Amino acid sequence: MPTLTEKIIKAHLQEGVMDKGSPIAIKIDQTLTQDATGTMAYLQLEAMGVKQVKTELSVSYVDHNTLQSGFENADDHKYLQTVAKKHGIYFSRPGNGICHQVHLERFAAPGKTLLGSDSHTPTAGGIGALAMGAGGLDVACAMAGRPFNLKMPKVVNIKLTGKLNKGVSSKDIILKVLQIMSVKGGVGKVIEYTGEGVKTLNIPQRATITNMGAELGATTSIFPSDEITHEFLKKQNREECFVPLCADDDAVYDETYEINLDDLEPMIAMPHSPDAVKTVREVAGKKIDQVAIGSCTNSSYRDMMIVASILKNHVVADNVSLCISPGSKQVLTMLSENGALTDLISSGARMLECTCGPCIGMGQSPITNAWSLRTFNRNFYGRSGTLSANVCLVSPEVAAYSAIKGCIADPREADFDIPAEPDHFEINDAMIIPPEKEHPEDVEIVRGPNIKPLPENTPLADEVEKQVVIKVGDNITTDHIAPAGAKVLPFRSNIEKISEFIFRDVQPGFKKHCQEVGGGFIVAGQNYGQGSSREHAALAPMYLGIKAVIAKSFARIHLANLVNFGIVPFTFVNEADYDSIDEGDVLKIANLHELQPGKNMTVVNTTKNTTFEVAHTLSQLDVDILMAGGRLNYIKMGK
Ligand code: MIC
Ligand code: SF4
Repeated sequence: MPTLTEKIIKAHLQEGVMDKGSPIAIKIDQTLTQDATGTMAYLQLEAMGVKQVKTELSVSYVDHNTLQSGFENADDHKYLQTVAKKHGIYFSRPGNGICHQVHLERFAAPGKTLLGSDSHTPTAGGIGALAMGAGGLDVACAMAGRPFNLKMPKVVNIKLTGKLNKGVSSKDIILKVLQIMSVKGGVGKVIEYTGEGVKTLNIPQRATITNMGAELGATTSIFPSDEITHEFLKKQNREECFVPLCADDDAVYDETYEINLDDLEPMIAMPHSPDAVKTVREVAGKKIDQVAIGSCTNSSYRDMMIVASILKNHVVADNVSLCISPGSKQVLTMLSENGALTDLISSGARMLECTCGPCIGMGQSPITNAWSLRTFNRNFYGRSGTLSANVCLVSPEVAAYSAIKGCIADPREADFDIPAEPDHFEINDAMIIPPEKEHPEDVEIVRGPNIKPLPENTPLADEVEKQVVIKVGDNITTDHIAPAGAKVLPFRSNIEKISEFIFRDVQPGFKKHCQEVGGGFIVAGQNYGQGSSREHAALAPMYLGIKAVIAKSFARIHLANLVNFGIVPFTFVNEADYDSIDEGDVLKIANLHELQPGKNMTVVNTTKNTTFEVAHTLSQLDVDILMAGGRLNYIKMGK
């Protein structure tokens, strides 16, 4: 009676028992990194003294930080290329495509575990892999052959029935799931898709759903591996990777939801949260300024062909700027060979590189007060680079049809053909450089001046008495904590420099403030640290002297990153205590060396002369890591 998730975990279990919520450790078969988190991951791998990776496959992608407006990004790329060659890692060159799209096409396999230093690694769940996002340090540990530590997740079943109507797509399925479960509804859970409706979705459609499952806060999402998976792998010349996989018929789930695809209609996530979901019908007619199509959620061949079919013989409306980034060179080549690229270009679309691009604020920031429709997965405040912009998340169908209409429009009214499935995919791996097998010791790692050494932390003190340097509300994203975009990303390998941007749009001058008061505590509401896996949102605060975050609740990856860098993640036992704390209050936490799993601690608010209780979900391993001042220190101690 196991679920698919339980089957894959069981086959990879190295430590712990599979009781919901208990700490387990699983073997990782594959890893992936991208450039914006990869430089840190490889610096950490080097710091661990690892010569050759111990995984079955590790791939380093360059897709985020590709705008080379100075030497920094090019330096990072060169470092990544050389470090990969030396240590047994495949290197996907800049322009080859978005990590998740390329991984799905060329490497992901059913039944395998994949750990990626990017929160959308669950994209590979579309092919039946157990694929999870993590901080770079956890991925470095996996490359070093260490198992990945997590809590045994609960498993949620989303049963799909029926079949999508024309103009409705798998993006609408995941937007519907977000409407039902919210951005924190998936924390501690894996989302498994089952039911007859699954058979109506091809692999890219499934991958759109598992990709954006990240926005639920879920550990991952997964589809069964079936005949459709088999066909996809065959067309990618990778039939040998196929294994059929599914949950047992009588599998027991912790929660079950049912979505009838026949009844689904086009959906839209309104500013500024992926779960602020409405039907397109409710907001149709609203004038828009920009449409951006692409990202790891919606840049497959299938998506681009639908877009081309809607745009064919039309021109983008005068008031709209349309940009399109195909997800990979494979997709772009196929579009160019079958002529669909001409339809995109003729519509007036601005064609961009096969990279993340505007999704991570790398160009194409919209105009002031813009309404921007994007096929992406995140519309967090400020992420587009224009603070006043209203960014909405939609399917490729809604995006393309709205671009020609000039306003939010329902694609069920559009006249277009649904493109046929390709009979093969164009295979050309020339942009993926294999590692040096014969003489890796001869490969020289190139480090430009932007590659700075990792900052170090000291072991946890027994008593900490410091100020609350910032108090924030619910659903603070890592984009709030450590913003991205073209101006900041070049410093991902330079913590001193990137720390200047911490909480940039929430509390300007945060770095200076921390330096003046010698660091301190962060107080936060629900779901603190949702969104990306960027460990800079923990590493840079650690560098600025943050010792603990006290929140109502945490997002999974950020919680792990805090522990990895020696910042204690506490939760309020009584949420009302959150209200009694003000920014600037001095808090004292004593006896930190007595921290142990399941044991609450007392915090004294010396400014208000009050006390309150805090809890945590730390395992013994987490406690040991915190005591050492972070995971690297812990590993260096020979653990
Ligand atoms: C994102 O979508 O937020 C990112 C950029 O891909 C991040 C990783 C990063 O910050 O480098 C993610 O999703 O983990
Ligand atoms: Fe890149 Fe956007 Fe996907 Fe993150 S969500 S990996 S920035 S395309």
